[in-house]
Amino acid sequence: MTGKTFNQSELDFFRREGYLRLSHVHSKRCLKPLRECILGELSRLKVWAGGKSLGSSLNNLSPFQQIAKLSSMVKIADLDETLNTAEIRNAIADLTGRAPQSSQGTQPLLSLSHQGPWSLGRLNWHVDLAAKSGAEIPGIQVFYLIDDVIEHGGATLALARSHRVAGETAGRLRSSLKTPVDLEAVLSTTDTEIIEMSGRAGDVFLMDMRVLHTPSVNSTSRIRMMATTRFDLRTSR
Ligand SMILES: O=C(O)CCC(=O)C(=O)O
Repeated sequence: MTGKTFNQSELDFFRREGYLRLSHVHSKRCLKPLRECILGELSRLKVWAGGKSLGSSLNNLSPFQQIAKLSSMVKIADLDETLNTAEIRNAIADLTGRAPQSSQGTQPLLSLSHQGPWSLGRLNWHVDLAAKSGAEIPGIQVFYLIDDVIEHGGATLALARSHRVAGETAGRLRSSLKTPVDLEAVLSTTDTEIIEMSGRAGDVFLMDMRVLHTPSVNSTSRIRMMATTRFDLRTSR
């Protein structure tokens, strides 16, 4: 992907939808040491070994508390160097016309298996950076798949096109997401759509930081292994 130039339909897609999926960005060879390191850490922390939960106290936390706790406990050597490559930064410059100056580092996004039945209720929809719709893209958040993540396997969910919903409608959308009684109807009246960032190890999602997104429930038997980098572009030219 070095020096990749997106074609017009990819650029239009990103502007319109607020995200773009890139396939096979990182090779299996470079991701393997990250996966081994994560498994080594989970075993050291007595959370997971041999494909099984070790019944740690993490299991008593809610799915999203587990993600936060695991992300802070698990130390992964070379996470940022391996994932946040020049190719990723070139892709961001290509999409936005602005070269990212710096990031806040790369953070693991790990979920335990069997977190319960998959559901769109009680999620934590948010944006990580306050900015108006219609303004310049304030930042890009990159989500990396370190391992395959299947449907309902705890991938991040993004609300495509939510960066273009403004004013009172945006307020209504946020409250409907908190109590998703008739979510389909709300999504269709706001012309938004839920995207699950599932896929193959090595895939990457680039997301406009005005897009609403949330952790989701991992209802599968695999550990969800993803990571993220946030690039604030407000000072980039
Ligand atoms: O754990 C996740 O998939 C969601 C991550 C997230 O919401 C964030 O990084 O802002």
